This record gives sequence, structure tokens and C-alpha cells, in this order.
Amino acid sequence: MIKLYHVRGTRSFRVRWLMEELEIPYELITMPLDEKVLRTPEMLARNPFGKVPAIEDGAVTLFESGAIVEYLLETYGEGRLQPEKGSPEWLRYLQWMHGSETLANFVGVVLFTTMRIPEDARSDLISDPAKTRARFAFAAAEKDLGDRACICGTEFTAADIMVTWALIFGSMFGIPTTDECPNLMASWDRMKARPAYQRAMED
Ligand SMILES: N[C@@H](CCC(=O)N[C@@H](CS)C(=O)NCC(=O)O)C(=O)O
Repeated sequence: MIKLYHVRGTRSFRVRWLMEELEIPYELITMPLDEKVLRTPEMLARNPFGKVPAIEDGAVTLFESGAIVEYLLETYGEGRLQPEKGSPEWLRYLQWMHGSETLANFVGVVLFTTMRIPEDARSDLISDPAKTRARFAFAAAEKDLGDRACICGTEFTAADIMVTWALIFGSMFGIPTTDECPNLMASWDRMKARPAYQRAMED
């Protein structure tokens, strides 16, 4: 059975949500967000960055949420949750599979500058530009989503999973607001209604 190395509230949610959507059985190994736990030799052998997610699937060990999502779709997806290759939706799919990490990384800088650097080094002078960049990135996604039901068009795909987690991450810092990104926030509400999303949120 696939083992997912997981920290609640992190990018490993993407992998868990996908496995719930595809109904792939998995074993969840939940860990604290603690460098001492994530950077043991055993964990570094699974993910040399000392981060989650990582999976083990028989002889396969893999890290990076996007790579794991693509691997699971290739191996177990049977064509589900991906647009037809070569279609216009597929181009959007490729863009947002990867663009979702641009969104998440801007939020990561906000996290780093507001919570990770020593308290006496924190300042709005440092974190405000990071927040502005993150808002700018989400505004670009908002514009690109427009009135589409899903990021690639009408069909739910794994790219929605990737993008939605960036929204979850941003929401920890109030970025973006519903006023700034009404379409993105409405799409997140639609995602929350999916049973697989709800199962992946469980403890
Ligand atoms: N691009 C990587 C980013 C992985 C990442 O930053 N994971 C975070 C949680 S969302 C983590 O494990 N952080 C622990 C740390 O930095 O100590 C991916 O998509 O998997």
C-alpha cells in the first residue's frame, strides 16, 4: 500500500486529496511540522529537502507534490482528472499544475518573513512586499480563471487540487480576500463540497 508522509495543513494534502479522488488505498504517516522530525536520515532519504510530501509505493520513493500527483495519475489515474493531451484544456492544465507552486511559493515567503525568521528580525518592511507579491500572483490566477467552473475549464482536474492548496495556504495569512479574488474563492467553495476533499481533511 502507498505510504504518504504527511503533515496536516501542508502540501501533502494535495496528494491525500488526489488519492481520495482516485480511491487509491493509502497509509497516512502523519508527522509534526518539526525540522527534527522531517530531517532525520530516514526522512531525508525520502525527501532530501527535509519536507513533505513524500510517498513510498513499493520500490518507488518520490517527493515534490506536483511530481507525486503526476506519478499517481500516470500509474493509477486511468485517464481520470486530466484533460485530453493536446487539447486547449491540457495546456491550461500544464500551466496550473506548475503555476500553483508559483502561488504557493509566494505565500511561503510570507510565511517565512512573518513566522520563521527570528522575532526581532520581523518587520512590515520585510513582510509587506512579500504579501504584495503574493496578492499580485493570486490576482493573476483570478483573472485567468475568470468565470470558468474549474481552472482548466468545465471539468475538475488535478490542477484544481494543486491550485486549491495554494488558496488554503494563502488563507492562513488572509491572502487573497474574497473581494480581491471572488472567482477563486468561489471555486474553493466548490472544492470544499467534494466528498474526497472532505475525507482528505479528516484527521
Ligand atoms: N515544492 C515542494 C514544497 C514542499 C514544502 O515546502 N513542504 C513544506 C510543507 S507545505 C514543508 O515540508 N516544510 C517543512 C519545513 O520547511 O521545515 C512540494 O510541492 O512538495
